[in-house]
Amino acid sequence: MKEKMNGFITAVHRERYEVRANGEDLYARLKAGIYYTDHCEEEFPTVGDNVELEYNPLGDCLIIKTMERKTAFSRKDPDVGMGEQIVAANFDYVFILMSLNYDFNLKRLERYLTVSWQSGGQPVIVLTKADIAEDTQEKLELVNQIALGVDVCVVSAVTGEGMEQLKNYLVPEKTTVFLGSSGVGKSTFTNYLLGKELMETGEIREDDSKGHHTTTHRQLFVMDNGARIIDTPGMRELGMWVVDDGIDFSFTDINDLIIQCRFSNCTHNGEPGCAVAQALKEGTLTEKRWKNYWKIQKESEFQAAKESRKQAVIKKKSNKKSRGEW
Ligand SMILES: Nc1nc2c(ncn2[C@@H]2O[C@H](COP(=O)(O)OP(=O)(O)OP(=O)(O)O)[C@@H](O)[C@H]2O)c(=O)[nH]1
Ligand SMILES: [Mg+2]
Ligand SMILES: [Zn+2]
Repeated sequence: MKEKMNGFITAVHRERYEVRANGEDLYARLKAGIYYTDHCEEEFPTVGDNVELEYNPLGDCLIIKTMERKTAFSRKDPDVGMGEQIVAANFDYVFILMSLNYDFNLKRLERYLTVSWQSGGQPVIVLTKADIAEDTQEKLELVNQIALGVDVCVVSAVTGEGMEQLKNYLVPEKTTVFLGSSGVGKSTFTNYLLGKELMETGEIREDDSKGHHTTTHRQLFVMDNGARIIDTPGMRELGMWVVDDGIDFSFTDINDLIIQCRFSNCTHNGEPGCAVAQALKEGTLTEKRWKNYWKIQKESEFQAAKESRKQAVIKKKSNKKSRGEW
């Protein structure tokens, strides 16, 4: 007797999916007649996706439908020529982990923020390793300057400092995805929240602070209270996708200036009377931040143009491609 049920994807292997359904962990495959066809309309599921299952107690569990995503985090597919790869879906919050130690880098943080806003999820900045950090207060101020309207938490998985503040997000039915460079402590944090050593963690070389890319796949866990968390591998390079929407949020101060600018066709390139030029002169906007804005803006325009050309050609193909590990 075949039975239909709903579940969500907790891990993706080459052809096997780990699914949680009715509080149980199952393995499932994609139903061939639905996903592996020339006219397949279904998106290949990814971690966090809600799916419909056909459950046969005597045989396999088959995925027959990928539900519509409310949020998604994508990156360029590492296989040349392929389009977008969805790396996580349906999360509510994006915890951007950055170590207060060597990893601290505001430019990178701005990129993570941009990508987070673009995903549709709500970013929260989590500054890790407070127990071994110096200049925490100074760094916190720098972060607050670029993270307008974003909650910033300082935590330590060693002392437990700051964990209380994050409980507002880690609530039943809500999903949080962890992003951040290798070695910032995503898996340590995951284990701390689960109260179990479920993810392997790696020592980092203290001389150059490089992590070893300990985690190699994405994994969704359900905490005892029902909150869902997704641990991810460190992203060696953050492939920028179309980020137009994202930029409006992480650079709200600059967008305000651009709106204020009294010349509608201003290039904000030093024209007298330009609101941006004025802010730069007064020092309310730093030269560095303005350059960053442009760099990201240019990069995203470039990516968008490149991708839209590519997408037009491979749209069909990329939708059908089986997803590998990330
Ligand atoms: N002192 C201190 N060390 C920490 C803390 N959190 C993590 N670490 C250490 O940082 C190192 C890297 O931690 P991981 O949790 O493996 O880092 P990760 O972000 O999962 O790294 P990848 O899986 O490679 O992406 C380990 O040696 C941890 O023990 C912390 O709050 N304080
Ligand atoms: Mg890890
Ligand atoms: Zn202007």
